Amino acid sequence: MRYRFSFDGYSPEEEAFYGTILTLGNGYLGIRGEVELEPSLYGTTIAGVYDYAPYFYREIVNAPRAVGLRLFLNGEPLSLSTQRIRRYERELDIGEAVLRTEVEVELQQGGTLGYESVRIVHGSRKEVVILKFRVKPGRSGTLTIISPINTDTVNPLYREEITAKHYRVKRHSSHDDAIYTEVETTDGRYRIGIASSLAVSCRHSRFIVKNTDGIAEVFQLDVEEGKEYEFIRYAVISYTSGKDDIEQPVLKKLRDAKNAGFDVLYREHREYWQELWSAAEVRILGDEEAEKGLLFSLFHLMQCMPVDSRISLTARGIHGFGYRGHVFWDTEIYALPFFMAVFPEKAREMLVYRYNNLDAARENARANGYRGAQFPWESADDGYEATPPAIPTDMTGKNAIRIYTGEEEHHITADIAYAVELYYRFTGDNDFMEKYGLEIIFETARFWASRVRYDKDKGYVIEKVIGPDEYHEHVNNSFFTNMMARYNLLLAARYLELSKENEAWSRVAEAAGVTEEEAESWRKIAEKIYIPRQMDGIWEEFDGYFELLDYTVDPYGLGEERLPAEIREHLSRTKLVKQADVIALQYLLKEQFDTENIRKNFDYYLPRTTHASSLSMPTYAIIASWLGYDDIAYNYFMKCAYIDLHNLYGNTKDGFHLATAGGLWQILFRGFCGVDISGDILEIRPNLPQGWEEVALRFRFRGSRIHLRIRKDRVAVKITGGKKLKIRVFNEETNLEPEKEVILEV
Ligand code: IFM
Repeated sequence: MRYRFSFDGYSPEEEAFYGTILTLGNGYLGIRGEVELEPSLYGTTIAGVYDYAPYFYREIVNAPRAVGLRLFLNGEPLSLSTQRIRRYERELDIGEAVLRTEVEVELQQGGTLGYESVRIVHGSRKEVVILKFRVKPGRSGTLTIISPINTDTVNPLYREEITAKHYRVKRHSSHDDAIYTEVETTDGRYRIGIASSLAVSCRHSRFIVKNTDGIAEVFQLDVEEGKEYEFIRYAVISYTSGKDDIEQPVLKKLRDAKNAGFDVLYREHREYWQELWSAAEVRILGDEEAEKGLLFSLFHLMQCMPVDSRISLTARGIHGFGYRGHVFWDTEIYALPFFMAVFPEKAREMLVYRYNNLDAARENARANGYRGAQFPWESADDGYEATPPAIPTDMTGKNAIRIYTGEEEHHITADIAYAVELYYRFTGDNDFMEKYGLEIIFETARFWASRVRYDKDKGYVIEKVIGPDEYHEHVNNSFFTNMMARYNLLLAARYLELSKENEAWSRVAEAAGVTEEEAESWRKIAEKIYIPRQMDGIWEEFDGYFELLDYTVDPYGLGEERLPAEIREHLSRTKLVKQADVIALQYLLKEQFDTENIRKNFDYYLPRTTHASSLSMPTYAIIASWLGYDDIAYNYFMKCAYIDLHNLYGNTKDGFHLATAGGLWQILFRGFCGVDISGDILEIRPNLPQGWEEVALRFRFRGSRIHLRIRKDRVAVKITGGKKLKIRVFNEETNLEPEKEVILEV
């Protein structure tokens, strides 16, 4: 595979940054990239395993660590923080999803100690982790290896000094060939079983140590200077929310992995990743930097691909604890389109996760005085609102920042309905619509019908909300929110209409109790929903926005740090916008606006947007590309592609920015390649950046596999699988026959 990412030089301060960008995962497990030879706070994240947490309601658990190692030569530890390091190199191979480490230190007793490892979080055996390592003693003597399951991992909280431990140890057990630890989350909802075994082929002695920090297999062997010694550590990490015994199944999986051996496991893992990359094939000829950043982002996105619908994609992935492992609108609006087009069955799982939590969303609506289903702004494993109402700012907990998003950022409910519709239009998955999608659409529309208030002058208004621009709280009639609510209401009314022609759908509508009168009321509300005024073609972001203090920023800059204190401290009084808001809406509902209107709004809002949220640039970049603002589009594409590799927001240590990764793919797909669905037809209207010779990519559309090769003035399309397909390229319609490439020129 094309890309390997190499890093050298050890620095304890930077370990947490590398921890994120060198994370390995398979959608089920996430193991951060901190080097195994040093102690670490970070253990394992298991998608879907949460625990009750003060402030955050529930947060993803930092489970025990099963990759740590300690090495000693003649009693002297290999220690990166105290010994002179001759070599420290790490390489992430994103083609094979393998992390390699090479270390050589100078021993105080004289001579050197060399270490090389290959770390794998197995692609298809979701619970298996493997660490193969080699030790090269530069001196003869006794080598001691400690291979522990560390139970001293804790969740970092809102301040570095404060951590939370989310599990208690139930038991440690030792076996002839393995050690085992079982822990239980503090709320008792989950038990996690971890088994580990180090395979040592040369003569050695082995004993077991248990203490408050965990359990370890300890090995001692005589080694000779200049020789190499190889070891393989196998670990299995599994969880249950039931009462079942997990120790025996976990030990069995460990033994199965060990019996298969490293070569077989590695081959299976490589095959798994070859398949993923073949489905997600993207090439950018003529811009290696762009391609590299894109593939790096897609790699991390694919590592988070959920294994089932118990949990969806979280804001920072299985990579870290930022946003406590919660699911936001980031998933449906930013990340899901990539999955929908490349791994549609995974996009379906993500939406089924929302469906599974429909009852919680109904309760949420009821608790807030509404009807239907109101999805939480932040969601964890049980679908209840998980946004912290406040985050303390000091150690006493007396001073806190009040967070209103959980109470007011209601647009997420319409965003989910939007994603259901997008997924359906793109995949044609009738089974999904019948079993899950329709009910989500009806229930979310019901929420909006109860959320609006009739105002005799304005019509239906939606008061006290936060739009995507979180600088402005408690606003009335957010353009984004009201437009999305209207969309949601009309969508539901349209589906009731369509149900009349579809028996299965009409059964769903009937079971949900949706009547023609109700649909008529949705249409009426939609028709009279108040949309904020326009001035000179510019949509007001919310009532009163135009009266705020005007302030503009350099569109090529990022974040709030560049603002003078008097502005930074009073953002809500200014017209500054945190992230694409009106522009995000114009992206999502682009068919409702003409190009000139989009251009006016873009020109107005761009210099007023700080991009303090990483979700902002993708939307602006897509629209910039449509409008022919090629410099901005390309600049944002590159920033998104390197957001974590270059730590652009300074918070990469908290996890990977998955919405940006999904947004990056959308810049390519929707922006530069200009792929869209118009009516029922797939449209392609590319605008490649300067210097890009060709983009080649694959995706799936309604059962067909589409291979695209796009040049500035030429598009080559081929479909495999599926039936004939009509598409429109550069305004010209053409019929594609399976297996026959069609080339269209401007
Ligand atoms: O969902 C986003 C939000 O739009 C801006 N703040 C961060 C959240 C999680 O990424």
